[in-house]
Amino acid sequence: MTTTTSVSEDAEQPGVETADVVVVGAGFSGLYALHRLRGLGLRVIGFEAGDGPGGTWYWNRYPGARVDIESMQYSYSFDEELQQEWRWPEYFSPQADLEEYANHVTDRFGLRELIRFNARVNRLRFDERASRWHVSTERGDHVVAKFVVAASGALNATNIPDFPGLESFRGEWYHTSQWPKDKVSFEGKRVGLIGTGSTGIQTATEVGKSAGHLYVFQRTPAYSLPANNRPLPDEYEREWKDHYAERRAKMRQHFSLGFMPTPQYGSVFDYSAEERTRILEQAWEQRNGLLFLRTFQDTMVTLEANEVVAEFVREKIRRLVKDPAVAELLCPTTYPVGTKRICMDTGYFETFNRPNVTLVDVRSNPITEITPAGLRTTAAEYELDMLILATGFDAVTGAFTRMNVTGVGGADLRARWAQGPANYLGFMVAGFPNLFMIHGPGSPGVLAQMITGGEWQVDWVADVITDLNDDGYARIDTTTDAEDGWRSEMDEMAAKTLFQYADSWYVGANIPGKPRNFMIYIGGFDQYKRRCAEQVQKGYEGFTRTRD
Ligand code: N01
Repeated sequence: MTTTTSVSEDAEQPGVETADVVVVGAGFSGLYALHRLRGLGLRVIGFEAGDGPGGTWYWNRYPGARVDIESMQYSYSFDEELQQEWRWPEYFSPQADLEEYANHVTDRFGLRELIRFNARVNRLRFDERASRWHVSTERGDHVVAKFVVAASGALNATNIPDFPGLESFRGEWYHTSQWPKDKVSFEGKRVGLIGTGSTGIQTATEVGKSAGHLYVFQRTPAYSLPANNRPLPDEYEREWKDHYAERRAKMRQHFSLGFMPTPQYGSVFDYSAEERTRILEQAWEQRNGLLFLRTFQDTMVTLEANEVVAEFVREKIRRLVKDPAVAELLCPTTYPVGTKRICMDTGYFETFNRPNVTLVDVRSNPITEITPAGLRTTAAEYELDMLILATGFDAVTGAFTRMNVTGVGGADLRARWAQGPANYLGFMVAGFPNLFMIHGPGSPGVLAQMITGGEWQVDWVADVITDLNDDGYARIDTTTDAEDGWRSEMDEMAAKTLFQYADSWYVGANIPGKPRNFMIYIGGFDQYKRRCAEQVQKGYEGFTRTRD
């Protein structure tokens, strides 16, 4: 691949702003897309709904927000100087450090001038005659571009459940993914927190420290493991920086794009009960959550092996929580460990030993309504000054369907995905030419380290755009046959895993009415890369390319 031609001169509508590529979102993938595509000589415009960059790490500024992958890994790899000069103070960075990093990268690479902030894209319309996308925003921008790269995030479309009476609540209320920039005080307040996923767990731990009283409304308990976060020692940082190039190369070959030792131990059943416990105790102390799951090689392979590890975690919970009834309520029993995103915490279970924290089981007694004074369940009413919703996201597809996307023949993306998100290689949807998704359905997305995964996907898109422009193509599209093939491949892989046993957001089960589909490519990033490369080498098999 060599040069790229600019198409902005082609724009046929005088007075309408044009670009070669519009990038939606200034999260980590969007920022890299802007940098990479501008580097090809293309005229690129970015739209971002927030007033700053960072995406997930801009929006999720709730108390306790922290990443669960080591920052030496969860960072950009595309620029050696950047990764040598940046310093992470802790193993697992808090939100503020990640947001600062996003701002640093934006300025260091001169990306700010390319981005329109406070500009939420609310319409993407494909004009078939001109083979151009019309991109509009809530604040009134209108740009016509040949390509769109939708780096709009897999966990970005806020899920606010339809609680009757929410608008009548007289106190303050927040969703964790739209947390205000101004400091929120919990001092002396009666706070209700709904949701105990990764976000709820981090929020409860922090809010419990200062709230007058914290009520945690739990529908499903989560497996959570100690983050073992701590300041990053200089020698650890030095060691990483000395070996960054080779480690990044290794990460790119890994199924999760992580730098992880392979399981040290074989099957859990190769060991006596005492040996297993000793090994798991050691792992609990020394390995962070994701590595903990890889202590034995069959934890994520058979239900029986998984149950041994799950029960070990439950035993930990029983030991950490003083009240046996509360401990039992906090023990997950309805799905295998690791089949919902594993949580990582810093004292979550101990939070329930505090006299100012109460766990409320809303599985047995569901929430019936939010009242002006608080929250009512089928069993009781709770008076609250503040309500926090940690109720997650319309994950993976929500960011795309909420953008009001129409393709060839005016086809609406929401209608195309009514039975599940059809997509080819995680990049393209048939009938929506020149629209590339990053971390979309059908890609490894959240099952791999997302910054490195985003870099790889953006590089793939950049190569495709270069090929198209160099070879004089106006459009690239995919076919429904290719989508069906990809869907079958994904379903086959998912059916062999334990993930099918959990009602998770991976399958859309958290959103009422959302069709149940395993939305993520589970074959590993290494295999995913191979599949994408193969299709291109075979002359863009599964794609159609057309000239004007
Ligand atoms: O969202 P979730 P999240 N009534 O969907 C409950 C990433 N992340 O924001 O399980 C009562 O996991 C719901 O209950 P249930 C990470 O990938 C990473 O916590 O559906 N409860 C659940 O408890 C993660 O997986 C980090 O029964 C209701 C909770 O709300 C993903 O983001 C930190 C309800 C939602 O949990 C999403 O996590 C944070 C209702 N009507 C997030 N509706 C780190 O890097 C929903 N719930 C550490």
